Amino acid sequence: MHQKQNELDLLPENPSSPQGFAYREDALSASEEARLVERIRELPLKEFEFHGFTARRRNISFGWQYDFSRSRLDETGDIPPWLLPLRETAAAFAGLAPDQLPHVLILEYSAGAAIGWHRDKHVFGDVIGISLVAPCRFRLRRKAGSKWERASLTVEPRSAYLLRGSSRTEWEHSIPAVDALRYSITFRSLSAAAE
Ligand SMILES: O=C(O)CCC(=O)C(=O)O
Repeated sequence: MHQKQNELDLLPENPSSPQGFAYREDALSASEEARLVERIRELPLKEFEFHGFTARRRNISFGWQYDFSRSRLDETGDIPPWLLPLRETAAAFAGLAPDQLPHVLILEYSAGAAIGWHRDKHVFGDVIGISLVAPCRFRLRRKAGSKWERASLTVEPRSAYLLRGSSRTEWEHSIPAVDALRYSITFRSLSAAAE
């Protein structure tokens, strides 16, 4: 695995790249992806609810779960054994030990589902996102005076990205409506704020 490390494909008008962002294609094999998808399809995914609003995404968390209605992190069920090899891959990509990633969020985007501009909650540290089944556009933006600096790339199935440093703390990210069903598996470390 880990054969290819791609540069961030910046939009032409943006000369700077989000510091701390990394991207790797082929972070896992097609057979690993197929096994993960089989497992995900057996999970009791729930519609994502945010302050009473239901998005067109379904999700499940393991290890820790962020409760948006109470703005707090709660312990939840253990990370299942079948996700542990992927956690090792994610940790190796980010230069971390696997147990530094005690939280995982699985998201299902049906065709047409998106995720709006946001930064992940400050209780989390590094973010490693693995994409399955279909590609999506992954966009980043940061306020620069009265304008936005922007960057984006196509995140391929079986790839991994890392948000760390200012790409994590200063830049927001979003995914526009996907064309086809996509899953993401996001591992996060906890920040000092959570400990
Ligand atoms: O699906 C993804 O890769 C992004 C997920 C995301 O931005 C989030 O869970 O906050």
